[in-house]
Amino acid sequence: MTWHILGAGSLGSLWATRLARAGLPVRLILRNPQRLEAYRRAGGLTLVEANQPQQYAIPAELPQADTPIQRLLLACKAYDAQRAVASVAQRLTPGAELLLLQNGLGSQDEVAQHLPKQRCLFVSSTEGAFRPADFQVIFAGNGHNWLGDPSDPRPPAWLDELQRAGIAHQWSPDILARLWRKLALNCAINPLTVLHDCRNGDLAEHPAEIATLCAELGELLQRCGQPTAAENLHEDVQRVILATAANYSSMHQDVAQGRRTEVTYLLGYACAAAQRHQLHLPHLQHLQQRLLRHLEERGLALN
Ligand code: NAD
Ligand code: KPL
Repeated sequence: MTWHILGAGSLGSLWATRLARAGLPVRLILRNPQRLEAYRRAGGLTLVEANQPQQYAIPAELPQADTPIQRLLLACKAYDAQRAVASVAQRLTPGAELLLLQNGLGSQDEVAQHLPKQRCLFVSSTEGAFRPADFQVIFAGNGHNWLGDPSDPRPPAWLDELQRAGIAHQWSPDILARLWRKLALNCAINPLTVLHDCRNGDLAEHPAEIATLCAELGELLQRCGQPTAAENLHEDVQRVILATAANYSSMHQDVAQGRRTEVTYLLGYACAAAQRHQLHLPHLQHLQQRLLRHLEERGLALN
């Protein structure tokens, strides 16, 4: 069965090239005729792994092509997810499977609620990739992908295709716990790196601020029915700060490069959940206010 890939950015290209390299059928869906023409001129997608570039001439098409889609990897930013899926919605067969590869929470439900006849799998990824140029991707860091379906714990039959493609993965019967945990880590680390304009490791100089945020995030996870995601959160945040000390967080990179952030699906989602549960989390809410002011001052539009 063909892997359709919508969102030929960093992660979409990383998946597309590895699947194609394994001999699996892949088709890219590009946004408009200009992108399609630029892709044809480039001659394919280039994956750079261990400094070795390799180009793959993966076929590409427009969203309005008329072939049906049975399997779709959606690999765009959370704020683009719903609009991107809408552009191919009429091509999705009943029972089609979508892999939603977005950071944070909220966008997956926005997509899934419009697709009652399809199966939406949620993916949480710790792989690292970036684009030095259009249609080129550098595999920056080995990581892992967890896949799961909050409404059906049975794994799909095609996971072995990921194995064949060398895409490190695991089926997760509790994918929401994983996404919540990653969201909590991102909420404790990313906004502070933006506000202090620092690398992850420099947050070790703000232990009290981190501890308070972790305590509030733990309370939120408990209240949202995610006790597993709350376990040892503070220790894990400290571990990630040390393990990624030299890195700039993804949100810091977005802000530094003047790109829109996924804040609505990270800290925004956490604060909205707290409000829904009438949970008063003053430090988290104050963090959100400071971050939103900071983004506004830099003209980085909110969603
Ligand atoms: P990206 O910006 O590199 O790629 C997204 C692509 O989607 C872009 O090429 C964009 O043009 C395309 N797109 C958006 N709307 C579209 C539409 N309507 N039609 C067609 N194409 C459309 O993003 P990314 O870095 O690959 O990130 C994808 C998700 O994965 C994000 O939620 C991100 O937080 C998460 N993530 C990324 C990494 C990483 O290392 N890059 C790691 C872990 C998680
Ligand atoms: O996922 C991250 C990010 O930068 O988005 C880490 C490294 C965990 C920091 O929150």
